[in-house]
Amino acid sequence: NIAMQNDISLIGVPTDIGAGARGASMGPEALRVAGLATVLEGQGLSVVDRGNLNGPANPWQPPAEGYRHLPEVVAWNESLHDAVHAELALGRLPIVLGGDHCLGLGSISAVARHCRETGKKLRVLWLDAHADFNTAALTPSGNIHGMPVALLCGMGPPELTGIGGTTPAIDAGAVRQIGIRSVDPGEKRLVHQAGLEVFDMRYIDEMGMRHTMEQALKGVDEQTHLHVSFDVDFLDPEIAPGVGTTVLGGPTYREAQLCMEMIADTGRLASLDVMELNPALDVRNRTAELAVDLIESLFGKSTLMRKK
Ligand code: HAR
Ligand code: MN
Ligand code: MN
Ligand code: MN
Repeated sequence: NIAMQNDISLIGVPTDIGAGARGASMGPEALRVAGLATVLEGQGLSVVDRGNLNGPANPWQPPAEGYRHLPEVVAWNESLHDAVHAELALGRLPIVLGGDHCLGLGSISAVARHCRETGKKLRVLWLDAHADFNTAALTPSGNIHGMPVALLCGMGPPELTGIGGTTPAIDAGAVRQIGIRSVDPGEKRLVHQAGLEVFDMRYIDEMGMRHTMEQALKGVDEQTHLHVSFDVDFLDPEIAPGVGTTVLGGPTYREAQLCMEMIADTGRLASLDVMELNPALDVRNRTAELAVDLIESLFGKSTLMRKK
């Protein structure tokens, strides 16, 4: 991991503005309580906690023209975009402590802008039970945490798709989705149409996590900025109950560890989101502790020294 940035910035984003259940707003503090900074420091990294961003409260409204809380989602994501971009410009590695997954828009649009400015090649690994590829016309809920990938690919209202100044913020070809097992009917057609590369649970069942990660990381090289957007509901709910939208049949503890370890092996991880952790639904902070354990592997912890 010689290439990996050693200076980490934690950015808390305490909101559940895009979610269908309240509580992800407490995610940042639960990750801190689970010892995230200490664990990263134990990996030899230098960690600065920037504290929490501020933004509008959750008014808990029904959808308006297909979106719940659109102006509030815009405010939080603009603020997160600026915060993530500032850390990258300082040469630091931002870890976004969510918050619900609508924040993937602010975070990844900033990473994409940084890549354009520095000539880096972007690769996004989207670890999730859900494709998050809905639009206002397709969404069954109006919850914007079901839309960030479509928004990043330019599908949605200009006040969201334009964050960062370039629409689309990213090319669908930069994304690899892993662990997917819940996609709405209209969303499914759009995923197919856009040509998103999806390694769903059936693929992982049939091919194994090792082969899956080899495929998802194919083409990652010295020029690549690797971003991981880790929706904690990626994990099987047996081990990770503390999320708002559990879906049966996710990766086991060992599969998730291997996924993180293989990402670490590339040495290219340059930014990270940890999203959808909901302490109100957790059991004694177990899911937060699991997320921290997996992040430790993502930053290079392995049981033994390994041959290249
Ligand atoms: N697909 C459903 C919807 O759009 C549920 C989305 C749930 N999303 C998350 N993030 N928890 O992945 O309403
Ligand atoms: Mn950089
Ligand atoms: Mn998600
Ligand atoms: Mn999800």
